[in-house]
Amino acid sequence: ILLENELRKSVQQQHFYLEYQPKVLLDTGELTGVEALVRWNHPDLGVIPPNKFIPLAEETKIIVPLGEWILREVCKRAEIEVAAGETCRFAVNVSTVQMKEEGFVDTVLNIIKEYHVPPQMLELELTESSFIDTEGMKESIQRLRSEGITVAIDDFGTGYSTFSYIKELPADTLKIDMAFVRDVLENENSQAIIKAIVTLAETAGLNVVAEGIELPEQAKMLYNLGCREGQGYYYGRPMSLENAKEIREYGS
Ligand code: G
Ligand code: G
Ligand code: MN
Ligand code: NA
Repeated sequence: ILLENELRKSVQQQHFYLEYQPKVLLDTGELTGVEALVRWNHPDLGVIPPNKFIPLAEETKIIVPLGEWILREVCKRAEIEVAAGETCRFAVNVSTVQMKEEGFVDTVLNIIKEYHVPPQMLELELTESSFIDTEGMKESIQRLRSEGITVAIDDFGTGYSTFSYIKELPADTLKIDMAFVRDVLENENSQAIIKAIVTLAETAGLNVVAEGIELPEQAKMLYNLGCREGQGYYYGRPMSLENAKEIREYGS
């Protein structure tokens, strides 16, 4: 309850900042975009990672104003990139609680308009629970996509991936959960699952991103399994946007 009050206060006082983790092409190391990740910088407690406060923010719905602040912050940065002639794509994590909020799609569209951000520059990372059709979630996703904003399914393969929902896949990108990447070098089942996800994505015309790559050997294996794009500590931890944009030196 104390932490809840602190969280509320911090949203008002904007005691948060964003880090950006690079996404790259596995063969050349070329930057394809960045994923924004929020951090809470509490005046007394210091920097608190998202896994320590996002669940509370969701339970209390504080994620709604916080999520709007995050989106605004990303669009401010994107506007600066556009003005500088850069084309860096920004991915933003969106909680299912935010998605369910009345007016979410309008909020997103208004913010990108306010900062003159081309919709193609923005990707929303949703978890599988956002694709289960409750209260018009599918319609919201389709509306965002029809405006040109792309949608990724985050942590793909570990959530509610029933085959009946996979049949529809109203998304642009599948982000393979790091659980399959972690043991890809020694676990043949992880290899088979990744291959299956790549095949599914090719058939459905979706992009695939492998998450949690920590070793060059994993990157090579993923490439051989058909993945072309990845993200992970091997390429770069979440960092300042300036540093993320410098990431170009790795390739497998
Ligand atoms: O940044 P880190 O690697 O510690 O993220 C931990 C978890 O918090 C991940 O599940 C990530 O998706 C989530 N997370 C990080 N930033 C955001 C954000 O801006 N919004 C939401 N909804 N979740 C986030
Ligand atoms: O749920 P989501 O995929 O948005 O979460 C991203 C989380 O994964 C963040 O907490 C980020 O810091 C973390 N992460 C990113 N790359 C790696 C990695 O290579 N290894 C590990 N262990 N975590 C990673
Ligand atoms: Mn994510
Ligand atoms: Na993930």
